Amino acid sequence: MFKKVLIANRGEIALRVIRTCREMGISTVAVYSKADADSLHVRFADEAVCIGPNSSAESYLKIPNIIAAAEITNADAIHPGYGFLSENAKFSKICQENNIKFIGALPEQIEGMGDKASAKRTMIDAGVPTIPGSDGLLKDFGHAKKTAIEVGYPVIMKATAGGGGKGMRICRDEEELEKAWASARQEALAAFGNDGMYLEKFIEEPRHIEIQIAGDQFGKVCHLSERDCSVQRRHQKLVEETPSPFMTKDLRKKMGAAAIKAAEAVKYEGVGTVEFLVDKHKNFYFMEMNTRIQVEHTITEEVINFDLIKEQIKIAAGIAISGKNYEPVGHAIQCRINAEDPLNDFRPSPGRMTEYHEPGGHGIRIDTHVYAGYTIPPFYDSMIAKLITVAQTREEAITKMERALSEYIIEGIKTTIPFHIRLLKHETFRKGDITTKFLEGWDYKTEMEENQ
Ligand code: MV4
Repeated sequence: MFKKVLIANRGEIALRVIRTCREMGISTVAVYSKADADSLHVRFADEAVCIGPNSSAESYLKIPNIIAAAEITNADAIHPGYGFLSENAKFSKICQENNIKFIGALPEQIEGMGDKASAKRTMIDAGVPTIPGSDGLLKDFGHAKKTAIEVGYPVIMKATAGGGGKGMRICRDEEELEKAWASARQEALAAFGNDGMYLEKFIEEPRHIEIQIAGDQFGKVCHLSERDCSVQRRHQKLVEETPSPFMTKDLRKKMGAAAIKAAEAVKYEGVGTVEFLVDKHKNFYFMEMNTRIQVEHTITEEVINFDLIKEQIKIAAGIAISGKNYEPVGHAIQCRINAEDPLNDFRPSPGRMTEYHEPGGHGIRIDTHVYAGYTIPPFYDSMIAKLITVAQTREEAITKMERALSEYIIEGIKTTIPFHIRLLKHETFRKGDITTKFLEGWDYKTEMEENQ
């Protein structure tokens, strides 16, 4: 087992990893930017190294500084958390070359899944269902036109280097397709330095359902059931739950088997997530594979009674997994508490939290790095806490969440708490009838203003 792990991240996920390391008897090294000198992850770790100034590019993304911090502290592994360098193939490779175990995917796995068109090709070859569309990248506009006629409008054009909606266009006719061919490629080139595009049939009002998987160094892969992440705004997840209200035992078995096939196809080592789009007929299609621990791993932990960070560390250390698949027990929901103003287009609201009081009691979990008097710096992600409830049924988990949100006191900054309170009252959410289109069509602003 590792003796010392360096955590190449900040905020709640850095704390989350430090806590599991402590339970496993592993020493920890925190790295931090100048803006994070007073952060809890710095105080909770056994050692801490300042790796640069405020900007992420000069600190949490600065590979030489992080490797240097690992060398001087003698860390034998690096946990990248999520975001930052967690899906950076170059970083995974440099760790390997420096004899530091990267607690995450191998460079070739990150690379293979990072290019969406080639990931899709891998899945087609492995027999995982994918959305009908172009065979690989579009060669020219004629190719796009021909493919769109074959699969039928509406279609969606996607950047192969994309994800998160950048360089993505829905086209309902040939005129829109022609515009997309120019604008999406330009956007992708500016954002990723890669203008490779592919085309798919557009699935109307899908659900985003993802399967958590784990694979060990001996080729064994299992699934740890699903998470429904359909409540999103501009590709930012706001609420996640498990099990999915749309799931059946039969569908879970099929999607679980497909996710395992996907992971086996790339000899996946570590914990990962296979994302699917699911249409109203319960057809499911591979969308992307995430080769990192995700923000929403918490809800899975609550329904399968499993520490996923511990599992990641064990797999990286060469310990075999049991290989058994897991069914969820009970129901867990997570609301992301962001320092954002929901009445002002979710604009970031950094600053000092003058009052802070957390909810508590049965079935409540809060993963956060903030405390009363803490100042949220403006340089990083605006998520400041994850509020998770777990209960026997979906109704009880929702009721508990409403109770917890009403107890949560944060003053000095704006947060997404009032938004969540309104959302949980919404009939469509209560019915579990959520698709990725839901938030687009809901005038939450007016409803929130009326209730102030
Ligand atoms: C789609 C789709 C409908 N049909 N592909 C959005 C981000 C990127 N990862 C893929 N996305 C989508 N791909 C086809 N063929 C709809 C979306 C989509 C979406 C997917 C998951 C969660 C939220 C979403 C919001 C808008 C669009």
